[in-house]
Amino acid sequence: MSIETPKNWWKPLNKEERIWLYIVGVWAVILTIMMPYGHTRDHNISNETWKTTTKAYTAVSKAFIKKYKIGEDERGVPIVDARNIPEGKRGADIFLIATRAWQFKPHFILKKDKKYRIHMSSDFYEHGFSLQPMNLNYQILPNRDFVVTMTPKQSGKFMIVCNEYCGPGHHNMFTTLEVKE
Ligand SMILES: [Cu+2]
Repeated sequence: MSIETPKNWWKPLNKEERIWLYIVGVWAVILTIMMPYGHTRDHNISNETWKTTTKAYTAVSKAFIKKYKIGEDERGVPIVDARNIPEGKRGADIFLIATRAWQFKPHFILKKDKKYRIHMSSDFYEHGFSLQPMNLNYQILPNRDFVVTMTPKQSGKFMIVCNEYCGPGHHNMFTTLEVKE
């Protein structure tokens, strides 16, 4: 005995199937339009990804921290005051690094209404960048310089936490982003 399956199962299409396919098609068009629309309406933040190396990014991050460091927290994580960094045409470049000892460096102090390009990369594992309570989420990868352009419009202290499980120190992985007038 054998089970017979029709060669072209979609022939003929019945009414329900046709309605369903129509809905799917219309929804696909709506979602496609929403991507560029969301971008123009500030729903999606502009971002870029560049190739780098862990060595090159670590060097850039170290130099950046050295130049703008104003102190350290109790865990030895540097605090960087990025309020007076030159803004340039596309925004002020600031650098976040996720390190293999489960740390983010540095803490940032940013100026309200100033445009920033936040670079992020990792020197070993994959990590996550989750800005709370705004709930912006990105991946941080070694050998990739991921850049988010943003202008903080609200002063206060925000948390950056790792949202990609990265090992035993994952739950301790956080830093802060403070926005001042
Ligand atoms: Cu993690």
